[in-house]
Amino acid sequence: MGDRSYLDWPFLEDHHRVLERDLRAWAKTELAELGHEEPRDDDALNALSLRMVARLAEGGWLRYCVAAPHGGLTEKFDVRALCIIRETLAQYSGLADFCFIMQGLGSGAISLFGSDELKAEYLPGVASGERIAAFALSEPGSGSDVAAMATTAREDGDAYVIDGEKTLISNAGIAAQYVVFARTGEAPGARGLSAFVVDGDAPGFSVTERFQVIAPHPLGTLTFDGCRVAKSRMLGAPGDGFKVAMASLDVFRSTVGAAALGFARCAMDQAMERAKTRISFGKPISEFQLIQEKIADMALNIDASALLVYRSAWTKDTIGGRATREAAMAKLHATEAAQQVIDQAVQIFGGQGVIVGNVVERLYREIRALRIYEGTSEIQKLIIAGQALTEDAT
Ligand code: COS
Repeated sequence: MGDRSYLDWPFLEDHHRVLERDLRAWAKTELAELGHEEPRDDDALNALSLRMVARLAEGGWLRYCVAAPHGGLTEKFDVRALCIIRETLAQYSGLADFCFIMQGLGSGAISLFGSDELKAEYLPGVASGERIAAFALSEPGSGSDVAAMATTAREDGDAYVIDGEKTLISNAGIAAQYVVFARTGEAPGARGLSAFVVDGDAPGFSVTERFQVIAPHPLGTLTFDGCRVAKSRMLGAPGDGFKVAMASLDVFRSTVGAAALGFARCAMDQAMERAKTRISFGKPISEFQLIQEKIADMALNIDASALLVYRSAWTKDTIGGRATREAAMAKLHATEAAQQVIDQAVQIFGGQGVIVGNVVERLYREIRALRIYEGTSEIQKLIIAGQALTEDAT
């Protein structure tokens, strides 16, 4: 196993170190059999995802995904714990990491903005793995530009009626509940959106498309056709939807960086083993300076990512506020750097690295989506630049 000195950094507390140790021991045994299956068939993938969520629940890890006292361990999200868990799970199974964090992202807006009734109704089942959660923000015509969303929610008596389409939604089809964003029209653009909790069996709601992706996980399109949702299912106030979405992403974006870090560490471990044992020109390739240059770049990228990820999580946990800039930096750097680290690992493996079934080949596919979801690298740059320019003007 590679460098673990980051665990001694002052960003973390002792309970985080205990969490990492316990989770690693658990993952070694409990994910050994489920961890690397990659079914291409939708039903098999759904079934595997449900088994994975159940296993994570048995381990007690999903309790980090929701607020106390509704099944969670802490009243506020422990972002460092979420990062430790993603970083560790990602080293054993991309699907485990995905299933874990979707319970958090899919219900995070309820923990952050839900009424006590909504929290009591929806969160315990997420923590116990009985209810799968999903986050429905993106649309065919609105990905990065959230404020351009076209799905509408029209007030009608004691309910809102939702019409429109959400796409590229993780857990589509297996989720029991969806946090859905729609235009309620209090104002143009970002100020006219609201957030709702919609049940997976609500009349007028259906999953109309499924996608196959390079690293398989459940993903699809949702259609809302006159879908009535009681007003009591709104998260926050009418018009708060953009804020609800961004505040959720402020918590979960740095965890995307943490998952990338886990993938990168796994690739580094694989590459070290390969470099030390592969003989070329009469000696292990680790003795060649061109390989050593790659190793140095990989190690540096991993440490820089870890510093940004845990700085961001620490800022959110201890200083509070949005920490949007820190999260953007962590996600941007860790995901881009992990892509490079994994690419270098494939290069060190040579032809073996592109054979299906090789760990680095799987990682090469796993990492790609992280540079896109929860805000592309380009959006993170806009956020970082925007904040720098604002600060400069004050
Ligand atoms: N928390 C709370 N409020 C926030 C916020 C945050 N993190 N970020 C912005 N806001 C508020 C702003 O303060 C502003 O409020 P006022 O109108 O009252 O001033 C409002 O929201 C609009 O903000 P802004 O003008 O910055 O919004 P933009 O439309 O320019 O969009 C980006 C900002 C591009 C950063 C945003 O749309 C984004 O993050 N897009 C990526 C979305 C994404 O991650 N999609 C993936 C789906 S999840 S897999």
